[in-house]
Amino acid sequence: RTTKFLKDYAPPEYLIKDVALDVSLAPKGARVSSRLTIEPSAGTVAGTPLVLDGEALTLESIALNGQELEAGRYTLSPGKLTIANPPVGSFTLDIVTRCDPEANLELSGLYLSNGTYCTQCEPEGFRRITYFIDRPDVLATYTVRIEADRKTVPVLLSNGNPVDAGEIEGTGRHYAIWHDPHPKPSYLFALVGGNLASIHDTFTTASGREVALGIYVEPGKEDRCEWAMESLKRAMRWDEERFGLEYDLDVFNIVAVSDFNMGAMENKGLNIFNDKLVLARPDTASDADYTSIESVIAHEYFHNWTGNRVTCRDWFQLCLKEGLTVFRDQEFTDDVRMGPVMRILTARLLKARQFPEDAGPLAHPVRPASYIEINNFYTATVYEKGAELCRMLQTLIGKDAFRQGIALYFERNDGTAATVEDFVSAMADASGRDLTQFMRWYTQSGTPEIACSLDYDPHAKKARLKVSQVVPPTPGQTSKEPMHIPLKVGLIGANGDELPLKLNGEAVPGGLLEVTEREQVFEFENIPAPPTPSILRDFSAPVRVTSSLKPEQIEFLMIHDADPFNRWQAAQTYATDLIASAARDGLDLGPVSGHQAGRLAQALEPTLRDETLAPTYRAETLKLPSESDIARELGRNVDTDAILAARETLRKTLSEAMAATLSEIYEATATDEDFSPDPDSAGRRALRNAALDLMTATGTQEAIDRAMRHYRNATNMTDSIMALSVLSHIPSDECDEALDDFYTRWQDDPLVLDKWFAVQARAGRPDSVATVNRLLGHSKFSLKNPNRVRALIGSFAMGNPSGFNRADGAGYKFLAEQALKIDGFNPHVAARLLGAFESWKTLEPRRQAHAKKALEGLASAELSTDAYEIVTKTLG
Ligand code: DPP
Ligand code: ZN
Repeated sequence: RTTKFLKDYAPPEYLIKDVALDVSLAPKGARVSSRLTIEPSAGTVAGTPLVLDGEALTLESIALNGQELEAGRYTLSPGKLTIANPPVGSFTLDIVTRCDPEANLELSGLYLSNGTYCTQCEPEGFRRITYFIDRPDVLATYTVRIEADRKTVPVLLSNGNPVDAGEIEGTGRHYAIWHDPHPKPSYLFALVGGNLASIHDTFTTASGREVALGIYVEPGKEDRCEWAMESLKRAMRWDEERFGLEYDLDVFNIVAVSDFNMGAMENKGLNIFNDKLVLARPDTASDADYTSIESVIAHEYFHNWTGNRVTCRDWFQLCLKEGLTVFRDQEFTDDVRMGPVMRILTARLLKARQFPEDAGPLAHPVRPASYIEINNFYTATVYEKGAELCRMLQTLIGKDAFRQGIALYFERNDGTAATVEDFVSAMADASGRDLTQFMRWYTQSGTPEIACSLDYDPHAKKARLKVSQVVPPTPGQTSKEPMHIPLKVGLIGANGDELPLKLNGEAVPGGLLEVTEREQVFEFENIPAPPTPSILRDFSAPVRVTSSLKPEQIEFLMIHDADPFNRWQAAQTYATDLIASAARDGLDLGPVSGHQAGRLAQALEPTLRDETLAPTYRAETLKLPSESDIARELGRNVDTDAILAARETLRKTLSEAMAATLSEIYEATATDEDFSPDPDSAGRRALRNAALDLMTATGTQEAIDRAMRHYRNATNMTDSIMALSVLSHIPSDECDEALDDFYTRWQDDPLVLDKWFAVQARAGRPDSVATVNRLLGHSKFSLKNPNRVRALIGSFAMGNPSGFNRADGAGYKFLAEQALKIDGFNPHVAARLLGAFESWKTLEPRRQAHAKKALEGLASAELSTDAYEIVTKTLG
């Protein structure tokens, strides 16, 4: 268990230029023959030992330049194969190993998913397939021959273009040969063998090349692939139009498998997906599923340039490909689907997942300086905050310069393994801007806190905006330097009009201020009367803002702010303040002010009734801040029961105050048209379902009956799962009936059944710990399938704050026990689940004590490196 440091980076001593793999697939013991063409790096001293990585492999033979190596010429140690004295200059190694796909429950390397052979090599899985210099700055060309039983494994796929295929006479076996001309790191290697069905299409690139597209799935699921294929083609076109980036092979294949640790993987020319992010049909997938499929298909496709053509020098640079690619997929979804709502969804996710990480014991910079297990750093900070950094760069230098910066980045780094510095310097050079201070965003962890106050000088007709920033201390970083923050602002006059902004006689384009000091004053001229400030428009930086706005001013912004993000944010802030102040004093539950709730309802009405606004936007306005949003706002002494109670009280009050509006919306958005996933139709369903959700907060029989009718009349998964979710929070016969009905209908459909598990795990009911314990014993539950584990255990730990944080510690005990079991065979999934403890230090003392006990229990158990790092760092 050693800590690795970025500062210790040293280039590889040997390079592998070419790989020829021959993989013979059989359930017990796949045989892998590899021929590696190796050469020393410039400057490597003759005789430097060659060290290859390898795990869970059985070595059969090894030959150097065609000569079998005797036992004394190499040594095997845990995780390594060392050749003490390799020849000078370039040489070849032939290595034959065996691995056991069936026994591979870690789902890293070569494994079997429901009978399909597949691979996952990022970050360090290739060493579980063959001995290799398994690091991202070793780039090689690959030729892969795969051989398997023809009948049971008819489909054989690998990276690049198909070269040859055929029968092996008299054996019942066949083979396929693939060649990938683009040098790539080993983590982008992939291989698939299985009995798979497929759908096919073509895409003609901007320069007129035809690319064959294929999506491979379990037989019988072909009718659920169309959306993924359309999404892929949209993404390919978009990347050409927005960034001038074309696809570069003759084929692009996607394979969907049901056992997968992550969401999906961008292997060159052969993306492998968790089937949850491929398969969709109106009756099986919700609008949310359609949206994530579209965005993850795009994300993995976009990696072909940002990640594959230019890869990462080392794993500390993970954000170089992930932050940038998330930013690209967000821009895509914004363009093709969500519009202004996209920023709301993105900010919501960032605040829900990344802010707590940045404020807790697991905080780390977007580019971490150290890690024990790299698998633990596929985090919201690296991904989501990493994407915000790209967005801030674009905001600071402008969209055109950003596109030129991307072009320059590829011009300079194509075919190489690069660093964050390479990326930022391309942006600096393309824009002529000095981005030295901006680099702190990559190295300083913690969410900057911005405080703003506005003074008005009636004589000078000036409005002075005072902005100060503090980056809070985080583990290992006690003092911080000020950041370079793009802060978009507006000033709104008493009649709701936007006031033109002028600083030192100059207009302020886009209201964009650059905050670079700990404290700065911006003096706006020609302001006729005291304005209301709108701060951090468009969520222009991943920061927390405190401003001294009065409730009337927030109401004013809810109605008048021209920035859609801040208009939404104002409503969230108003509701958050109400719930948080009622829940603040821990066990002493205060009432939600009925008067203020009434004013909130009134201020919401204009947006809800504005037919010119996209229905999705109106739906987002109707959604109250989550229990976790409130917990984050409180920040200390958190009592999750008090939060749940206060939030429910507000929901009930709003539901009564807005009854007429809600029911009008509910009726007006009803339709008998066939399901279509287009943004307008999805938005209408979202608005209708948000109305249903709030209407059901009264908990009356009438509300339950309405939800039950919604369930019965549903003609698509979006509506059925919403009805089920709404019902699941209120114990009733109707709820049980709907759950039974759903189960009966979908028991043999794993992805839909996951929803059934998840809905019950998330229900904020006093009996939720008993429920999840009971479901553990359900015949359809399995700890081995990551999707099922995340549906039941993950949904409970991350999506049911009052259940997981039950005052007697039963929720913590449940998670600790299950995570420990899973850790025995799949450390990656176990460590992820344990992330649910990240905010334990913000809890009230009793819950804290229980959480600590659960964590200490884990710390004293035998843990994987993955879980060990999370548990010990979380304990702090
Ligand atoms: N598959 C993961 C992603 O695309 C890791 N690269 O983000
Ligand atoms: Zn990615």
